[in-house]
Amino acid sequence: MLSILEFPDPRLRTKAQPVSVFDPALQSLIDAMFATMYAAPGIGLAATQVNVHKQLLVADVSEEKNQPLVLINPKITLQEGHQVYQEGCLSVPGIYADVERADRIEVEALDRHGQPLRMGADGLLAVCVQHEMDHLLGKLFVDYLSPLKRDLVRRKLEKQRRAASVA
Ligand code: QAP
Ligand code: CO
Repeated sequence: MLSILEFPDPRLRTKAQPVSVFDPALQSLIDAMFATMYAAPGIGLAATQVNVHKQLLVADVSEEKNQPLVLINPKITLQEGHQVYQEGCLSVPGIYADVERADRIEVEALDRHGQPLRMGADGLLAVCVQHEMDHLLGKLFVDYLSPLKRDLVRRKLEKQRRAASVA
């Protein structure tokens, strides 16, 4: 299992670099990211969150957890409409807030072997891909909240961590 950076860790603000080498080390990283995400349990994880600053994300929004998706060097080529979804994040544990994003997107990316892929997504998958792509830019869902709410989130997490460390 990989350890997950938590807000407000400054390393979560790092901009990820494109992936150019599709070697066995990359395959192991992808497998470890899936294991970490499924164990959490979560539906999406960006490499930034495990302190690897490469443009790589994994996701699986299916009920049965049998639709793993890997996107490498992803680019959004189309965005339509708006939806509001109550988001959470493995890097901001226990905090949930409404965020408005595009309702439908199209994405170009590479798969785990470096082969180009194009996909369309709507609903939860569209939210998930946009949320994870934000991580690759150093952006978190709490950045969409007011500075006051973001500070409340920071203090709540500090309090949670203090409580956990004396337990
Ligand atoms: C991002 O989030 C996302 O606070 C992925 O205590 C969120 O997997 C995509 C999680 C909403 C689409 C919609 C969060 C687990 C998992 C927590 C996650 C927690 C335990 C979040
Ligand atoms: Co997240």
